[in-house]
Amino acid sequence: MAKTRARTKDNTKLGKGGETHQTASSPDRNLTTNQGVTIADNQNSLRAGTRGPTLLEDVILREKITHFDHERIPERIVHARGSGAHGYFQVLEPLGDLTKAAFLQDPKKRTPVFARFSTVVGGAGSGDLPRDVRGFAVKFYTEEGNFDLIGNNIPVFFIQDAIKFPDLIHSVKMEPDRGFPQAGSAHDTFWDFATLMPESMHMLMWVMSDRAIPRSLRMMEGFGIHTFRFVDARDRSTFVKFHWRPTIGSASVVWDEAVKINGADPDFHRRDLWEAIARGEFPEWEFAVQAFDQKTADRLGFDVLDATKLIPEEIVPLRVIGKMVLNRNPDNFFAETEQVAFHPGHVVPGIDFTDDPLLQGRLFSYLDTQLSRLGGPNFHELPINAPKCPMRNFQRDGMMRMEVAKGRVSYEPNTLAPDSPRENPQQGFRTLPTTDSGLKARERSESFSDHYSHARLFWRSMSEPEQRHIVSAFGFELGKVEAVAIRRRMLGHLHVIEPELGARVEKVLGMEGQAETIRPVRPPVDMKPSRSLSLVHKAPATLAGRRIGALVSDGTDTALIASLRSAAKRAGARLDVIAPKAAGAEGNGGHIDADHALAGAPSIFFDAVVVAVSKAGAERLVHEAAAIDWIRDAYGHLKVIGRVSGAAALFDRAGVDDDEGLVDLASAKAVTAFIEAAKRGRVWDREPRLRNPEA
Ligand code: HDE
Repeated sequence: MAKTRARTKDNTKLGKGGETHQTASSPDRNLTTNQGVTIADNQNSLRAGTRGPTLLEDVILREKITHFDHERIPERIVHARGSGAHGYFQVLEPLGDLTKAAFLQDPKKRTPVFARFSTVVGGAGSGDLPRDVRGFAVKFYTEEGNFDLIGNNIPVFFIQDAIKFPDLIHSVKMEPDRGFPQAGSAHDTFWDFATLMPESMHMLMWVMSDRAIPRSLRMMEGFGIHTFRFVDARDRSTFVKFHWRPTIGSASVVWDEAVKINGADPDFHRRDLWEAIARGEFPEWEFAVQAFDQKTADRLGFDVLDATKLIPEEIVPLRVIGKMVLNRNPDNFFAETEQVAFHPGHVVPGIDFTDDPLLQGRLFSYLDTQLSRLGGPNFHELPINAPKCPMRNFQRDGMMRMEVAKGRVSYEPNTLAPDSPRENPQQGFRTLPTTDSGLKARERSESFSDHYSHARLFWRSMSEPEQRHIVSAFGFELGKVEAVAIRRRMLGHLHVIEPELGARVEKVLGMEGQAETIRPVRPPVDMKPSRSLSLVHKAPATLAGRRIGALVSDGTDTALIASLRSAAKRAGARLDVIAPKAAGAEGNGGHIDADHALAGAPSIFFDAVVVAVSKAGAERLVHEAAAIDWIRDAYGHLKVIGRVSGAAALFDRAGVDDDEGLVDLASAKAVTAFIEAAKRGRVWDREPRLRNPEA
């Protein structure tokens, strides 16, 4: 009787310990071992006596636990934390004038891609919003083989030569004795190394800028960094720099917000990418190149083989050649996002390398790292890494070989297998013939020796708020450095980059006049500022892909929420309702479902907010710190805030001053005014009233 009662329609019964046994309803649902043997009991190990020791004989337990013990593979030494998605790439017009690459010829064709975005420094389980460079890696599964474009969201790099990479990474990763800080550059070893490496100055400016705390992976620009080559059918080569530009514009968070997001939702970026794709809001980027010839390269005044330099768009404009759309989430994070193996050496005919010494070192490193990360030389057989075009050669065996190669012949040339694969001089990949020769020496070219002009260019190209943030970021990071000599050294470099910058950071630190004197090998020259380097200068007025949060309570005006929702939708944004309780609230026109409970949805998650609580609701919420912080943070993070008159008590308690970013929602017209204000993004003018680290 008890047995019958415990069974349900889906073959569930309760075990003696009260645990659930779900038994297979048909043989094709049988749970099996890895050898295909059906498992009778997945809840109890084999023991000598019901309270006795577990037996070594339990091969089922041991198989299951052994597999589990080995579920993790070594994480990437850099870029360990990443989020990926599938999609496609489409070229805008045939590019035969530049390259013979087949996937860049037919605007009707869609080339499948897998993109992985990452932070650099932290481990796989670290938060999404440290101050850090973001990786931007794309695998194109072209009909001529895989092309991997492994870039970053910053167009330059810290070092000029690959031989310095292990030192750079050791300095920025957690310090080896103490195991902290995790995922952050604000510590002595990083700044010790960086300040001894003047070539890193340009990159440091970028990393201290808002670029290093992006709002969303969908809103990041991407760059191939190195100069690559396109090669056309007649072996004519053109230098190219690769660029990705998000169609919904770029945006960043503010530092205080980043710090809080890391606590409230360490998966903020990963979740945002996943949810956008799941909702059908497919992230999209324009793909562009800066194409130039040797003559232009010679005129630039710096070396295009030096990865610490960029070519301003005003000098070599961007040519948009295609677009990438990410439209499918991975089925399995491990099998795809974790096991994907990128390598800058994965190029196809029509794309070639240059002698950039950083790129040349990478051409060794990525294949080598996969051997240890993925356990052997057969990682190309994993579905995420396998080309989608035919692949055949005489490589054989090795750990975890999947392919069952047939026949006697595993060599070439041969006569015993006339149908076996052969080289093809016409279609095959041929390295562009160039005449490289010179002194064999460990010596840097003189053309790599200007380390400050581009850093100055970047500083001068920033808007005022962006300059403020750079100053604060240097102040914050150097403030965390304990060795005063390192701070002084960095201040010296900042003075060379721009005396005003040096003086302002000194002020933040309270170290006026303490900069070490740095004498550059080559004094900086003044370059023409480039507006395209500034996120603020080129920010589009848009809410596309953004999130608006509306705080409601019992008694909230339901019509207002409905009109906000449709206005947000029209603007391409999404409205999330936040109520004191997860079940929602009783509005004046009926029940309002909540997307989040207040405790789980601080205003840091939203790009603009509305406080739509009723008067009675506000009076109750003045005793709720989460509600006060909701407003204070939104204000402090320079967001546009819509408010109803009933919310006055809450605003009084939060102590925010009126400004153009506070919009009263008294009428339907006011909703439009709120949306228009929110499209303009952050209220930068508010910032100096709230935060002035130099004071
Ligand atoms: Fe990487 N880098 N890197 N890197 N890198 C790796 O390869 C390396 C550099 C970048 O989502 C590793 O598979 C060296 C520049 C991205 O899986 C490793 C040097 C740029 C990713 C490696 C550099 C990058 C990596 C670690 C100096 C921007 C993540 C795991 C010469 C253009 C790819 C792996 C992904 C990953 C080595 C410098 C971007 C160890 C030696 C410059 C986006 O091979």
